[in-house]
Amino acid sequence: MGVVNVTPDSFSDGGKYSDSAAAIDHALRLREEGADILDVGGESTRPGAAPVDIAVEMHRVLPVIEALSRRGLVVSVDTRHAQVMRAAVAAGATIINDVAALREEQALEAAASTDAAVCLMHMRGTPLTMQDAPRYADVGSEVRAFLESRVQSCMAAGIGRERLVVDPGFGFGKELTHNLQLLRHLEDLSTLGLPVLVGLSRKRMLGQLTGRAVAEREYAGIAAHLAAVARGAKILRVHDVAAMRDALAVWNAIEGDEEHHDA
Ligand code: HH2
Repeated sequence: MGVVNVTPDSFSDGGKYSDSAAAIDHALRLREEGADILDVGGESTRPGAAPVDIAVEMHRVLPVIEALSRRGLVVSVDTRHAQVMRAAVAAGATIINDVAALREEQALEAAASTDAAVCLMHMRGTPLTMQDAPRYADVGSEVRAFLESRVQSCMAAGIGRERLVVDPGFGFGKELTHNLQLLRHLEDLSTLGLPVLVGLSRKRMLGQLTGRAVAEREYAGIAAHLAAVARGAKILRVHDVAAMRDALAVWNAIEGDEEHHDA
């Protein structure tokens, strides 16, 4: 899954693709590099980010989603808002990626009214407050229990399990030790019986481990994502698609079920 941020303030690439044409070009490049899904977002959820007006968010994402879907590409919409979900699916998105796990008003109903797949992510608090000293007794079991209860709510609302994906939400209301513990025990999430998505790309934890600035965290991200794949992750949400694809080609040749044949 390649990240397409149509925002002026995303933590790693804010402002680079904030007009539709630049965002579409960027998405097409990520597709060329091997992204199977393009994740289009119009509201930054970085720590401390303020919410964006719904009309602004729609204005940012809809033309991009429309243009990419028209080309037959698989598009997910990264949004917390019911109205944006409905409009994005009408514009061609087939996946709803919600960092709030359909907890915002009407989001559950909106997702249920579509036949889109849904990624449910764990977040403690809101982007504005989530890094204010998050505390957990046992981060792994708390995140798992939260996701399990969101899966139940989805099923009660008519969203079948076959439509769901779960994500521990690295960096969303978590300190470095929480993120590491979640990653180390990622297999525990697979016991929910749903595909696991992870997004570690360029995140602060990689900076904390390497001392690198946001733009220099590509290699660190590869290591973290491969650790996640080794523990069962099925979808990787990344900015640097080409590098991740190369890493996966090597990884799968060594670890995959299929016998590798020389090209
Ligand atoms: N992380 C970000 C945004 N959306 N969605 C899922 N499912 N999992 C994640 O880990 C995740 C996500 C934050 O990264 P980014 O989009 O690069 O930054 P910003 O939120 O500042 O736009």
